[in-house]
Amino acid sequence: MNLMDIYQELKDDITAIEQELYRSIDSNYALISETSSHLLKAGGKRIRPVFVLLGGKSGAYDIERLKHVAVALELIHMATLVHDDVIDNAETRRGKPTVKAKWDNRVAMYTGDFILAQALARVTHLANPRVHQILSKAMVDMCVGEIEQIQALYQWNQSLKTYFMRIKRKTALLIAVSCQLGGLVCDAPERVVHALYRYGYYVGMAFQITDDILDFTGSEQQLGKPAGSDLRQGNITLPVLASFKDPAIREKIISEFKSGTPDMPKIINLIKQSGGIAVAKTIAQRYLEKARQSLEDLQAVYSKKTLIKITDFIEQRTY
Ligand code: 2DE
Ligand code: MG
Ligand code: MG
Ligand code: MG
Ligand code: MG
Repeated sequence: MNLMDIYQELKDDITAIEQELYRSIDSNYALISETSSHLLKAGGKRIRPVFVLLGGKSGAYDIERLKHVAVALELIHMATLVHDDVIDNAETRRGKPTVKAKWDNRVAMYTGDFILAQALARVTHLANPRVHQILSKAMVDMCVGEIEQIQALYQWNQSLKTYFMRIKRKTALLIAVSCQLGGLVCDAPERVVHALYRYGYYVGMAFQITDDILDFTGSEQQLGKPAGSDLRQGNITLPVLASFKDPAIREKIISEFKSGTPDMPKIINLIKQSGGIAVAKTIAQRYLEKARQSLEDLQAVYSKKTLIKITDFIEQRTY
């Protein structure tokens, strides 16, 4: 199964959204046009717009409304990434220099703000106040999640629950909301909108767990950054927490960090040996199974088939 097949089905609408994205961040000011289109031009999966459109297929599909939601969600996602790269001091994203690397932190902060403001301008096209409530709540929760993530850095004793809460806020919520709003703006029945939210939440959890696994198993070329970057920066993810089940491995990893010069290749090997990656994969699969179950009583067969294909893609994804 290939993600391209899914995009093929939605091709015309995805192309229209892509154009709208560029239009949204266009500005009379050359510098802001350049900085805010920089990440857009670097590519990306546009998975949130895809989820919005598929959510819409469960109701009375209306691209005129869906495109505003899809553009807003992709812009919100982009704004968070531009800010995130400042916080994480990241040099590259999607294989290109980050905004903060190409320009500087100040330019990146305002670029993120500008992109977020354009996202908000987009949602003004939608009259339903629930859309605004859902979106702003998601953004508030994401901010809370990122602050909590700072507090959890290098906290070797944190629980799995802390981790799951964090990835819910940082990734799963926005994906859940993408599916939910697609259904909502196309007047899908409440029960279906709820099912879409559940689906998106579970898929989002699996998506982030897979991302966290890839940070250890991917090559520098695939990742666009060195393997083990999350942990090197103190972000303790599921493969690490799972490896801690073995107290000897836990001790070795912590003492590498206490030395002040952690040997990342060695740590990555320890995590692989411990079976921590395998445990994380199993948990991701469980979330994907729940995602599939959430769709069980969804009427619109068209989007159901495609949404299930996406769960298969996440299960196998290598990028
Ligand atoms: C990526 O996480 C970041 C996700 C959420 C960022 C949220 C912010 C607060 P990673 P990668 C910045 C909300 C901001 C708004 C609403 C503008 O783990 O590996 O750092 O892709 O991901 O860097
Ligand atoms: Mg980051
Ligand atoms: Mg981050
Ligand atoms: Mg990551
Ligand atoms: Mg990522």
